Amino acid sequence: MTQPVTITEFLAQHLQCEHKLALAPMLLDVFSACKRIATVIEGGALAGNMGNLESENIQGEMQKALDMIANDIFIEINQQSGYIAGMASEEMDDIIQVAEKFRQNGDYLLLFDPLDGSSNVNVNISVGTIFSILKSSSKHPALADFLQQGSAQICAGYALYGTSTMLVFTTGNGVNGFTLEPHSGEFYLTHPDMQIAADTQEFAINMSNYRFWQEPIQRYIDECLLGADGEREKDFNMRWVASMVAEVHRILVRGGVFMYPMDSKLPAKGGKLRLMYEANPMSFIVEQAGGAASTGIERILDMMPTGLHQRVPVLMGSANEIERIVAYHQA
Ligand code: P6P
Repeated sequence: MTQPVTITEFLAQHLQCEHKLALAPMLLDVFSACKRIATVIEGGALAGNMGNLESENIQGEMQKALDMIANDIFIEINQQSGYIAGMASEEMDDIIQVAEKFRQNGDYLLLFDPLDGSSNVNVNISVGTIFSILKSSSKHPALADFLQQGSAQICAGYALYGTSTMLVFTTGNGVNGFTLEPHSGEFYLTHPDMQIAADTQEFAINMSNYRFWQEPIQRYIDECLLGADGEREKDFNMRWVASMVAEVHRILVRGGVFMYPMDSKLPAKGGKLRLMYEANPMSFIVEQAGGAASTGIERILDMMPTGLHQRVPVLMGSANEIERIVAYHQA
């Protein structure tokens, strides 16, 4: 069996073709940070990091020790590449200025959710890290420099800390997945050119919010639940892991739709998931794999951001199903 391609070899080949070689050292730092986070997590309860802090993040969510450990790892490792002019994190209220000495090549902005789904850590369910890379128009970026449409992303990806640790990312030329070989610490290409099937019989949504949804979502889910006895004429399966990274990864591997729609509990917030470091990077990945990503009203990657921690409704996955759900919003 031929040795699979390492992530370093892949970057050298792949980015060469795209004239984006400058991304390689920065991405290798991102991947190192994810590997370090994976190491911290795999210790589980033995590592003594499972508790809650007294603090809340700007989202009003209790911060877990691991949220801040992952956050600090991401900042510490990634600021040193020399390519990053500024960062933004789900766990930090304001943008993160990178020290002058680390800005010699400062051309990019790195936005991230350091530990998505962290409430799952205590029950040993998969969690992940989501990252998004934008071009910076300044070596001293202000908040306005971060508020770019998702279609402006240079790169987006996630690490999935599951039964194995994986990295999946796109630089705008398809989606590829890499699996960590734990003994060598090397990531190997295991999921080349990931594609989302246009049709599916599987949906992911938190059903406990049914009574708070808008009519188009209730209509879509009602039809899925009627299955072969209703107008869809086929049965559906449901999944809900409460970890967006795990849901999106499953959809990349076997199709499906993931939905966190607007609900009447959230109107002031605008939704549950954050645009800049959850919805945008995942939408870039999903579209690059042939899927679709919408709020129900507009394409997520077309949205003009109004705030660093802005929340949006999220519908993403198999293109034909997203098309149907969007059509229900227009009916
Ligand atoms: P709920 C995790 O907190 C997260 O941001 C996503 O990863 C996940 O899909 C969603 O929230 C889960 O939300 O309301 O089901 O706990």
